Amino acid sequence: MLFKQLFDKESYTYTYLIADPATKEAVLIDPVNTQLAVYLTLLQENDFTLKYSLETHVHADHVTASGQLRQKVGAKTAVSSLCGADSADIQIQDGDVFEFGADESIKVIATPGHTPGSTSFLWRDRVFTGDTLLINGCGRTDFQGGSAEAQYDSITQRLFTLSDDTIVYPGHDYKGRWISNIAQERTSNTRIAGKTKKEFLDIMADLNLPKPKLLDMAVPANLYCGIDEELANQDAEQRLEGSDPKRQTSTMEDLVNQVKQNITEIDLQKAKDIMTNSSVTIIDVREESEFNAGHIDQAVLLPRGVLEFKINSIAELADKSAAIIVYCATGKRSALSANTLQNMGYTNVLSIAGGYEAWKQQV
Ligand SMILES: N[C@@H](CCC(=O)N[C@@H](CS)C(=O)NCC(=O)O)C(=O)O
Ligand SMILES: [Fe+2]
Repeated sequence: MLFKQLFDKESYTYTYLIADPATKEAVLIDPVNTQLAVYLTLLQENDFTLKYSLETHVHADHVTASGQLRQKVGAKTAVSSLCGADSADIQIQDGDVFEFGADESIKVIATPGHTPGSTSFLWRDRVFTGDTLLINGCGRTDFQGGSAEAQYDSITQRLFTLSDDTIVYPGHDYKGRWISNIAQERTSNTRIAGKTKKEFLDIMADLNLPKPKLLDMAVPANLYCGIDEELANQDAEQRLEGSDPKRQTSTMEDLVNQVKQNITEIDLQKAKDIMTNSSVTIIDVREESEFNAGHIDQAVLLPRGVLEFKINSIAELADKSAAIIVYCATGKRSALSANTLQNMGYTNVLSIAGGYEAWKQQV
């Protein structure tokens, strides 16, 4: 097998290439957009076919190369179903297995905390931990719907239970370290080794790190695999038409259908009644360009990509039982957003079926 640990100096990000020289199939984990040429050269020189571009999470500090890799070499992009990156080909779920090469498999271990969709990948004797577990550190949990409690459970129950000599390959290192292993992190990681959950929560609450420089740009871009949102959506529609029913993983369409069972959808008439007769916060979860082209009068713009960490800016929603109506263009993104808000503890969330496209026809 060919295995490479690549580094992006700007964002201190590690990207991993795993390839089977016999079948020529390759997989990348966490590719960075500014390093695209490096990946393409590596693939070309070795005559590799990139089967998957996997993300450990929706990154806040750099833009992914996955969308461009899909366009240029046909790789399938994959990110956790809990990330809200609807245009990814595969919505990863805990326990999924990515098969490639003659007999290789990468197993998905859901490790929420840094973000709700943070994922680790186990391949042979190595685990790619993204920003869940870093070398003598761990990902921060103060934005993107992060949870220090979930992170503690993910690290102690899912990663520290792997065999001692599993090699740990992190998503970043800011101090020039490359690898670690489970035994070392379990016994000497200063943020979590031997700490109770309460001690860990106190440490995480006290990190006081500055926000990543690219946060506001990178998160929305990465929800579209790092490429222009219209292109990404066109890509997604084409891929759905040709989707393979035998696959072991889910598409965005499956996910929306699944989520629609957990949320409440309302039709236009009902939405209008509520807006006229009661106090409700209306949130438009589309992108800014779509909002600017026309929107419901009283709506606040909170694109899906920034929803979780900007929702606190709406004073009325300090009360989690406050009424919220979300909408998007056709009702898919808003269904996913309603589900996210419910998971964050909001108890009175409605999604407009048919979205703004339907609304426009009626007004
Ligand atoms: N300074 C960096 C941000 C570094 C950062 O916040 N990294 C995140 C990962 S996306 C983290 O979890 N860091 C944990 C830590 O530094 O302890 C930037 O501006 O991009
Ligand atoms: Fe991160």
